[in-house]
Amino acid sequence: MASKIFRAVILGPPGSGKGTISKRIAKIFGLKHLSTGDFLRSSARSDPEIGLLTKQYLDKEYLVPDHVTTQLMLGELKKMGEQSWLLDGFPRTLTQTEALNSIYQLDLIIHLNIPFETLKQRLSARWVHPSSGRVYNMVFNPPHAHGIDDITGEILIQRDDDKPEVVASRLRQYKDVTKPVIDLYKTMGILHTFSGTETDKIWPSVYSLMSARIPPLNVEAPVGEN
Ligand code: G5P
Ligand code: MG
Repeated sequence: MASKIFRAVILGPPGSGKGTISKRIAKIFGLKHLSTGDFLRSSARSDPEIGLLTKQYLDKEYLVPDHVTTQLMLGELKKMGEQSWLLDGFPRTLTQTEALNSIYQLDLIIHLNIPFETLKQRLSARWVHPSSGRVYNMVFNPPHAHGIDDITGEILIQRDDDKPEVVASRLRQYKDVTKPVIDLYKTMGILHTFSGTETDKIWPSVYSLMSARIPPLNVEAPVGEN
C-alpha cells in the first residue's frame, strides 16, 4: 500500500531556525525541503526575468510581492508531484496562505516562536563579504581575524538591514504580516507552536510531534547538527 503523502509547513520569523530544523526533518523523515528564500534566490540567478521581478526585494530582505512568490512556489510544488514535502517560509502572508490552501490540504504547521530579543542578537551578529556573498556570524562562525574575510583578506561589512534598529523593524513587520496566517492555521487545528531560545532544545519536541505522524527513516535523532 502506498504511504500517505505528508504536507507540512514551517513558519517563523527571520533567523528563527526554520532552515536548521527543516534540514533535520528532511533527513530523518524523508520529506522534500523547499526553502522559499533559497528557491527565490536561485530562480533569480538562473532566470533573468524572475531576477527582474524579485532581486530588488531579495537584496533588501523585503517580501517579494505575493503574486510572484505564489506563482513560483505553486509552480515548483506542481513539479514535485506526488511526494511529501516541507515548505520553509511559505506561506508568509494571508494571500499566499489562501492560494496554497485552495490547492493542497496540509497536515501540519510547525510554528517557531522565538523571542525577538534572541532574533535581534542572531541577525545583528551577521557580517558579509560583499563581493563573494560569504556570510559570517560573530558568535557562531566568526572570521579568523575580526572584520576580515578569511579567503581574500578583504573587509567585511554589516548590511544596512542587519543593523539592530532595522532588524527590529523587519521583525515587527514579520509579526504584523504573519499573524493572520498563524490565526487561520490555529483555527484549522493544524498549528503547533514551539517556543524557546535554542534550536537544540526545541528540536526534541519537533521530533516527537513528527514521529507520531510519520515513521522516521533513521531511529536516532541528531542533536546539535545543522
Ligand atoms: P528566507 O531565506 O526564508 P528568513 O529571513 O525567513 O529568510 P533565514 O535567515 O533563512 O530566515 P531561518 O531559516 O529561520 O532564517 O533560520 P536558520 O537559517 O536556520 O538560522 C538562522 C541563523 O541562526 C543561522 O546562522 C543558524 O546557524 C543560527 N541558529 C540556528 N539555531 C540557533 C540557536 O539555537 N542559537 C543560535 N545562537 N543560533 C542559531 O527569506 C529570504 C528572503 O526571501 C524572500 C524575502 O525577500 C526574504 O527576505 N522571501 C519571501 N518573500 C515573499 N514571500 C515569502 N513567503 C518569502 N519567503 C522568503
Ligand atoms: Mg532559512
